[in-house]
Amino acid sequence: MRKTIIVSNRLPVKIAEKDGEFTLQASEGGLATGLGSIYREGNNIWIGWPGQEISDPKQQEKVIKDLRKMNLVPVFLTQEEINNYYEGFSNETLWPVFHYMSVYARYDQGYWDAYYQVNKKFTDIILQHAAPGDVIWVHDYQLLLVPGMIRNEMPEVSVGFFQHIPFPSYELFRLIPWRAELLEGMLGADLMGFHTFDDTRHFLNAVSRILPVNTSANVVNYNDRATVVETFPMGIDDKKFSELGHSKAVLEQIQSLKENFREERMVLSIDRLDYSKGILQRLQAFELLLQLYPEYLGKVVLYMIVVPSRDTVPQYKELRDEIDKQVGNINARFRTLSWHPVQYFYRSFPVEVLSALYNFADICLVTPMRDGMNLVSKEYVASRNNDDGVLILSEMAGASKELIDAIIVNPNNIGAMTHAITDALNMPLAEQQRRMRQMRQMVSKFNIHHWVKLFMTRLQEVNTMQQNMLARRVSPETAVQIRQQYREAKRRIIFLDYDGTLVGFQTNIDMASPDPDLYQLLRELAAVPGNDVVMISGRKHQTLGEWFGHMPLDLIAEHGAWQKTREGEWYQLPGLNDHWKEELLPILEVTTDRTPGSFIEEKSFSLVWHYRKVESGLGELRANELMGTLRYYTQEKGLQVLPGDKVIEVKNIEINKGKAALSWLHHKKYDFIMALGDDVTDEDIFKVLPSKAITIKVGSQVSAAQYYLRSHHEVRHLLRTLKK
Ligand code: GDG
Repeated sequence: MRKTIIVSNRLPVKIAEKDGEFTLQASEGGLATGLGSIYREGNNIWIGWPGQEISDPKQQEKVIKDLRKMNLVPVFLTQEEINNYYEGFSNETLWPVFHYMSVYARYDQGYWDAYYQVNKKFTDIILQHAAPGDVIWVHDYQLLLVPGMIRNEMPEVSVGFFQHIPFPSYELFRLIPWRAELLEGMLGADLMGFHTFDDTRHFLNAVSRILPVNTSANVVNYNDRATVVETFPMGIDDKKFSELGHSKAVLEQIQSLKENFREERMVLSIDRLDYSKGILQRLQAFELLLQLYPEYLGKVVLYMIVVPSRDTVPQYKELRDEIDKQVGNINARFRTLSWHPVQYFYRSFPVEVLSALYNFADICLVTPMRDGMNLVSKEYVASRNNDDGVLILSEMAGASKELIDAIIVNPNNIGAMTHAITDALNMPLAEQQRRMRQMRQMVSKFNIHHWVKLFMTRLQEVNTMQQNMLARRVSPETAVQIRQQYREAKRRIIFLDYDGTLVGFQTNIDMASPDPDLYQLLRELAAVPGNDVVMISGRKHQTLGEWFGHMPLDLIAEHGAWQKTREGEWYQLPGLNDHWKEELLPILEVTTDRTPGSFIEEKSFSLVWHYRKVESGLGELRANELMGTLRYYTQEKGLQVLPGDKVIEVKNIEINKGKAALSWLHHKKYDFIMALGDDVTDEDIFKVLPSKAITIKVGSQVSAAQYYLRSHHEVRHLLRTLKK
């Protein structure tokens, strides 16, 4: 039976050691709750590190058995692997770069080697459990190479990937020495998910600049596979937080908070110890509040929980010391006998305590410098059953894209954060409720279950799309059928586009001249009795003539403006004019003068602006501008503007490869018609040919053609084997 495998660095389990014995307990994070509906079902499993070094094989065996009962499968890691793969590459290289703190990043070959090797270890265990047809959902930045590694071993399996932390701008990401390998690993996934559209945008930008990929909208084509990249803002288990507020344990906690904070209003702050969380800046803003607004002395408390994390790493230890210092300073400066302005806890609490604090706090202050999403902000909202309370939220947290009714602040602007706190303290109840209701609706609708469902449904859709594409690929069976039709036919015509179809894409357009192998292939094909081979290209007729004029081929150049039968001379399509070129040439020249690397190609009845050598991004921007301008000029002139692969071509509307191909079919009656092409202009041929014709698109899969082939190498192979 088809199963789903969840993979993450950590298993959703707490493991405790007592007298050399390990005991297990399910841990209830938001992700574990959301994915619970999946991994606990049937023969589905969750694969990950149990969170503790267990080296004794006997104990490993016992843990494997115990975990198995919970549908969990462990990946055991040695202390050295944890140091180098997890603490090292994941947390000292990827984490700082992905959170825009690249000065903290260490680029260490040993870390990378360990990261690669542990990703391989995860993959090996996944492969022991996976079967073709299964769905594998990999989570987060510790396992970026896993999708690619799975794909290499099991090409047909369905792989989804979700990244929980931000994906940085290309300018940051490019700093990583192993950037290409990381992206290649990620592109092994069929569906790639991020929390925000900005992360998605940054990822698409990075792949298109670093790897030789084709991207169209949110689909990346690499090594003949498509990866769909989408935004899935993660939600929480809102009901759990809403209901916790009514539980006896939490009501008791709330009561005790009420008794302890009779006069004071509470500003709540909860984070893991991390430099990305903006804890020091938050303390500064609170200190400024007490300094600028003495009326709040004795009236407001900052209740700050920092959950211990990574405090053996020097930067985290320094941060912890600095927090201790700042908290000490503020308290020493402002405290009274009965009032402590900052109540600081460096430890974690049971969720009931958290829930009571969410219920009790007047304000929740969530001001990370960067955060993939931030679940604390959503948990606060979900806990506010009375619709009151104010959320102050950093614009650098992914959650700020959804919780737009929070008071949104820039965490670098200390003054603005202080003002936000005073605004929150003075916000009328009606305004609090208006904002909170909007946010509660959002948190409730886009909850964790919605997120899981959305991702899984989309993954399924992507797989269906890929299977449809696969079905259109010229398979060995299809090739046999084509060969059979070819052999049974008496009169055959084969239309061949040139660039991208018979030869690869070249940065220098003059370098794509035919090679001896191609000449040989075309000569043999054309020599078969009953065969008409038609080269149909956008190239200048002079160029096609120079390359193929001496061959027994029919030639159609400049998209049909010039034509030549194998024995005949070149002739021009009648009734065409080129007066418009005088007017349009200056427009193209202005764009070319502003765009280093671009150039104009002039043909008899068309003008082409090439930008294949232009800086990535700038070329597309100018192409868009140019398209807009040209559309305006060409509307009345009977011209057509055609965007192609790094080109824009303006030509007479009457010229098109489809019409040219049709005119060839009038000469004779053919019982075998085949057309192969790779770009937009070839679509005109595919559309007009009779339905019995065999039409094959090269490179991309989106086309009116019946079939597709991956590259010009496959085209040559198919043509070579036709006669066999
Ligand atoms: C990543 C991304 C993204 C905190 N203190 C205690 C405690 N918590 C719980 C909270 C919340 C969770 O921890 C923290 O969630 P965050 O979203 O803030 O961050 P991370 O889990 O570090 O990590 C982040 C997230 O993935 C999801 O995609 O939002 O941006 O960095 O649920 O309630 N829980 C308990 N005691 C505590 O003292 N029981």
